[in-house]
Amino acid sequence: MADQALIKDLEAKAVQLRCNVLEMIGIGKAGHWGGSASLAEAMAVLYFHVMNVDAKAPKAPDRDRLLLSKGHGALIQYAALCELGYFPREEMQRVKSLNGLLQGHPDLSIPGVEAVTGSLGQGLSIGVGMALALRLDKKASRVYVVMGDGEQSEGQLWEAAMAASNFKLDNLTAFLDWNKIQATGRTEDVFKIPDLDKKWASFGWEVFSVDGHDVEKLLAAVDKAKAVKGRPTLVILDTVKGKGVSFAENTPAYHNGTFDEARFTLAMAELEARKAALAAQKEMV
Ligand SMILES: Cc1ncc(C[n+]2csc(CCOP(=O)(O)OP(=O)(O)O)c2C)c(N)n1
Repeated sequence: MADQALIKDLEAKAVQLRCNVLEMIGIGKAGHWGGSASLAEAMAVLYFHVMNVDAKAPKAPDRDRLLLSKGHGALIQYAALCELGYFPREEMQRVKSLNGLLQGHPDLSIPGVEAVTGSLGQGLSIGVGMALALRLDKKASRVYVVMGDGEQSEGQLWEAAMAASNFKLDNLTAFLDWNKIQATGRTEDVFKIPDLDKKWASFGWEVFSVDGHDVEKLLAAVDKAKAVKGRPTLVILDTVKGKGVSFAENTPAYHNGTFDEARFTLAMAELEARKAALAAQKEMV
């Protein structure tokens, strides 16, 4: 069983990442809250515990790589990279502004970003290439690719899925943020893809599902994925779009929504209350 203090720390990090995302969206500006918030725990676990990354050496050859294939969720990646010290906190204030470092989708000019993403469906192909190259170079580094459920309708993903199993890429773990909502509505209504788990398994992947907001289970899932030999692993994250802000949860309008002043204040208050509750719980550990 994972250390309870570690779990509490990672839960608190996830809330801090959500606060950072909300800060970047700000008041009266559109921003991808929904698909960023659904990934907060997974990002906290990967960036703050699992991955071998160092903000002081962003290009270290032995680093692990994380590619956000659902690039519109960039704010959650920026939130994590900022906490890790890849760039100064002031950059968060200039997000999506002309000449700012942090634009609407991940870009290679941003320290810590491994691939340009945002055109959905491409991240896994890039990850397959990286995983192959790392294996050729005899590196122990791992590649993590994060996809969306709406993104599953992109054909290129399935070419990459076949290639990954053909090449037995056990240094590659993909995550599917199964938050069940895409840009304009429920994924099931927009583009139904039944039995995603069976589809991925039939493409030669090890597949398992996990509550994407349960840090302890996420830690175990990543360990399980690392132990799989001879094929890539897909971890389906069962998540809530917009998680952490009650009125934005499961609400397509917050895919790329706007917070007016009252809603911004309410959202930040909910996140701060959660932070305080977690700090109190940590005292008890
Ligand atoms: C190739 C391509 N087509 C369309 C879009 C526009 N688009 C941006 S986000 C989005 C929905 C993505 O849904 P999902 O993968 O479920 O992401 P999440 O709900 O987790 O944010 C779409 C269609 C895009 N970025 N790329």
